[in-house]
Amino acid sequence: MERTFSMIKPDAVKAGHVGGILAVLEKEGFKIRGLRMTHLSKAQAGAFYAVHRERPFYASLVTFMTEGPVVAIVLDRADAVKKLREVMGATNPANAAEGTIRKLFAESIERNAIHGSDAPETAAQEIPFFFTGADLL
Ligand code: 3AN
Repeated sequence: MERTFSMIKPDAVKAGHVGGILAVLEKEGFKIRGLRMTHLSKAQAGAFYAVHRERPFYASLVTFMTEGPVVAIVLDRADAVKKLREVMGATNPANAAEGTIRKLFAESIERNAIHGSDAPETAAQEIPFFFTGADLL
């Protein structure tokens, strides 16, 4: 069993896709171990995406990620990190495969519905950003 971190972004929460996205994740065999809705501050979103701070889209990304609530999710599954990236689909929904979450629910390369950790080490850093031990199974 491997653990990863996911987040339903403000575009998908606003559009009413929380249930649809959770249903895809459960159908793909992920076990939900932590679930929390929160509204990120600019400081929190900026820190979460600090790895992108030199990228031209950073300021816009921080604004987008703070425009409404997000849903933070901790997921367990065999090969969870790689499998979640597959189920999410390509960063740009125009390139996302049929049946992927981004193909089904994303609006654009920035407003792309879902985040997923890119490595187990990243997940281990991202989970404590949203959850303390008592909130997790
Ligand atoms: P992924 O979410 O597929 O891991 P990253 O880590 O390259 O992609 O990008 C993080 C987030 O930054 C994306 N989910 C998206 O919201 C935003 N983003 C990435 N590339 C662009 C871009 N070229 N223009 C605008 N926003 C982008």
